[in-house]
Amino acid sequence: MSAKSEYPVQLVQPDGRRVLDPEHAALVADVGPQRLRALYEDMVVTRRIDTEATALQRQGQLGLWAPLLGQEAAQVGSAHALRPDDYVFCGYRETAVAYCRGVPPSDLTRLWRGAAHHCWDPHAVNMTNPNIVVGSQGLHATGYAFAAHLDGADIATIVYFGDGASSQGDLAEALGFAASWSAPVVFFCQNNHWAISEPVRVQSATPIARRAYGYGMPGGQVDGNDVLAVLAVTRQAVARARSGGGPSFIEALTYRMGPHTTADDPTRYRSAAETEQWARRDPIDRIRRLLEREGHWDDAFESRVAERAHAVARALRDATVDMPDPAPAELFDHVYTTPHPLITEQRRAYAEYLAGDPGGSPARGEGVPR
Ligand SMILES: Cc1ncc(C[n+]2csc(CCOP(=O)(O)OP(=O)(O)O)c2C)c(N)n1
Ligand SMILES: [Mg+2]
Repeated sequence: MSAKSEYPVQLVQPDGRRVLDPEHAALVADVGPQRLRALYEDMVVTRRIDTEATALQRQGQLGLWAPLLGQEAAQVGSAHALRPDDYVFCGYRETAVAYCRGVPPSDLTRLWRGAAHHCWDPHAVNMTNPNIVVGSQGLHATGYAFAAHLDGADIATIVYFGDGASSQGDLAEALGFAASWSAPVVFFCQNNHWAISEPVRVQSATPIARRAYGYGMPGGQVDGNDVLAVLAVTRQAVARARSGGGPSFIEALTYRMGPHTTADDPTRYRSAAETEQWARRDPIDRIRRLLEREGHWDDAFESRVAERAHAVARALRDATVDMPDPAPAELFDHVYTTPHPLITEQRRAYAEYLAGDPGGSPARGEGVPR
């Protein structure tokens, strides 16, 4: 993304036509029909994963789910710009990134079912687990990137966060530190236009990406529903990080088509007209139209992708409903790496409570007529 870019970078229009932008098109010149189809497939599969998980929550199999519906291009496009040895720090909505990193579908729901504190093994895929503390991951990513830089590793670190998170102090600190110390980190803001019920206009009086200049790093907007454009600008930022050029900031303009989480009712704070307007810019429709226009679409491909999506959804569903309940005391197992007196005491007190001798507080069943 060039420093002078005034408009969101776009390479494919909603109708599937290419945009004339030689500078950014050059960054994806190697992306032929096969790779375009792979991007399409990952977007369809991750939408299916999202639909399945949402249904599982509605059926009482998950406590909560944070849908990514509408944000497939922002996540899949950026994830395709990464190498396995790069490192990803995320929030709670980056399921499509996790899928592209190689997280098995059977690992995607564990935390949301309350079966563990985590979903997947972060070291196996170089991606952190879902993180609910909005914005905190900016600091974690910057620290990791700086450490990798000191180690002489030629990797990039990318951190995903939302428009709402951009108002958090943690993000401001991370941006300042990363720019001053030239940490090789890509700040990837998915501006999905809402932070629960707060519209983006109350987060920032200017485009969020403009803040990058104040910190001293390049930044710009990209059409976050254009998977090719997202891939292009993320490749550029990742290459910059790897080659010692320091941090960059990408603001991907997208839209959260569903609720904030399954506990939210978006009809209470936003209009149907707004949602319909964004539905016309659906990221999956766009790449399908591109493939059709350029003669790379056929029914056999469509059925193959549908079968794959169905198989992944089935694996996710089966693993979720078969997940064993954890023993209650496991709650304390991974709070600290080494034993901690406070946790040890809490574990003992809880075990005593479960055994029916709560030491002063009402026991289960106490006071109930026998
Ligand atoms: C530090 C902190 N403050 C507040 C919350 C409550 N909270 C959860 S999600 C959210 C909105 C975040 O919006 P955004 O960053 O735009 O991400 P999105 O949910 O749109 O992906 C808030 C305020 C929290 N989890 N953590
Ligand atoms: Mg948001």
